[in-house]
Amino acid sequence: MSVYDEFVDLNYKPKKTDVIASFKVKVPKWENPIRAYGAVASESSVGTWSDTKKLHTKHVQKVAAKVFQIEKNGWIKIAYPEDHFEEGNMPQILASIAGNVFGMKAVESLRLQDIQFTEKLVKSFKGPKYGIKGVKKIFKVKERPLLISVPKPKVGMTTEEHARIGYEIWTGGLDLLKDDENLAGQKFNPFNKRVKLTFKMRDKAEKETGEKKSYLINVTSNSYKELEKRVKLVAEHGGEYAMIDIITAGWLGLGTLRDLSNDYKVAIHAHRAMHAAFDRKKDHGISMLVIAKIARLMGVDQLHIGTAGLGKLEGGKSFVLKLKEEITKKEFKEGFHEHKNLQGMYIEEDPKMHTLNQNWYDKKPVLPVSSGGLHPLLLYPVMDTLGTDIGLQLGGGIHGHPKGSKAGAIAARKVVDSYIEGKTIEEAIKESKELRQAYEKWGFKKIR
Ligand code: CAP
Ligand code: MG
Repeated sequence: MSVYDEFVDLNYKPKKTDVIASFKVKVPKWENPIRAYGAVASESSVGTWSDTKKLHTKHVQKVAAKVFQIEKNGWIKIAYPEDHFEEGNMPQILASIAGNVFGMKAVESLRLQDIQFTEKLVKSFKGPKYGIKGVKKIFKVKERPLLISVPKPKVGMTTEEHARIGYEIWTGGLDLLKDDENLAGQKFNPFNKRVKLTFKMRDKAEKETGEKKSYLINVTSNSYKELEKRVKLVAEHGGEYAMIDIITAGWLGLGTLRDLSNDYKVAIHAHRAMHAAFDRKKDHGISMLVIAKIARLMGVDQLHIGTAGLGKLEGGKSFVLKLKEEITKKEFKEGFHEHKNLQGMYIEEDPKMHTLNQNWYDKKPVLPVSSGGLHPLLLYPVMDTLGTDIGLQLGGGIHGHPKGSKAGAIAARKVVDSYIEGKTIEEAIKESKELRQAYEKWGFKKIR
């Protein structure tokens, strides 16, 4: 019996004060599965490869994890006493559950599919300041999706060109201009200059259209001092949002921005660039569901979730729908869920995806944003799939329009308005020259 085996107890009944993690473990041929599963629980909580003097003391055991369920194909569930974690400290929570374990030789591959947070931990995070209702109130938009566009080419254009494109898409009918994930404060488009010029164009576009317009300016930077400087500048120019690359900026970056959003009253748009480095391969890494839950807990207002298979990036329909459900779900089926050997637990899993139910308590819903290889003629199927309480983000699908950015924006807005009015896409194409031009260029072709 190895010291890792002690971390497996199939008679253990998780408490409501346990955090539950769902893992898929591929065990190397030379390894005993129980030892491998125990290694995941041990090395992600209190243990190591050798027994140690204090391991069996009561207070250490009180915060030790336990494998309490083993299913087929290497799926396991681990219970972590919530006191193992520091409340409100996501970097620490992940350093336990999603830290060294991925590199252990005792597992050939390891997938963290889901984490179910306890009530105390959920309430220890701020959650979204605005949420879906709050951001839609900025635009006084009720039922249609928010329309967003990111200038393309991604970076390299001058600040003047960037701001001009903003003016064109705003006057073409879109709500939000967005920086690309890799535009920050490069020499050719310095942040301070971009914020000034682009908000000037925003004000001009608002006057001309009579519609509220805003800007997802990317404040991702290398230090909290620089982050605060940029957020302050946004607020001084009347900006309503700050965009951040939550993976490359990291959890301390997101946590700092969430604090700043209270001080400077900006909503947070979360870009997830780099997520596919660890969520794409289904047998190793961390699922986007875990990232989405963390983003909601830590308080983003808008989050990219994919196109449900309709765009250029991977992310199948059922999982994108799961992401959407998880970040927007309000109510929770109160009461306990009988579950095999987990009587009286809040755990209710989706057997196909091995995901866990999550009670969000007081956390506001987050606006799902669909983006990546979308053009106007793909928006009907996206809205059919994801509904209209979403953001729709198009880059190439606007700026690749044969008649330019403003025409692309007009085409996209026509599609969304027609959808809400209950018209067919064919009727919409007939009614709009710009949409017909988009149709002639792209048809209904999906982009890969
Ligand atoms: C889309 C995009 C977005 C991706 C992000 C890009 O541009 O600006 O960053 O959609 O992926 O750089 O690819 P296009 P996700 O509209 O020109 O494709 O939304 O899946 O996080
Ligand atoms: Mg981008």
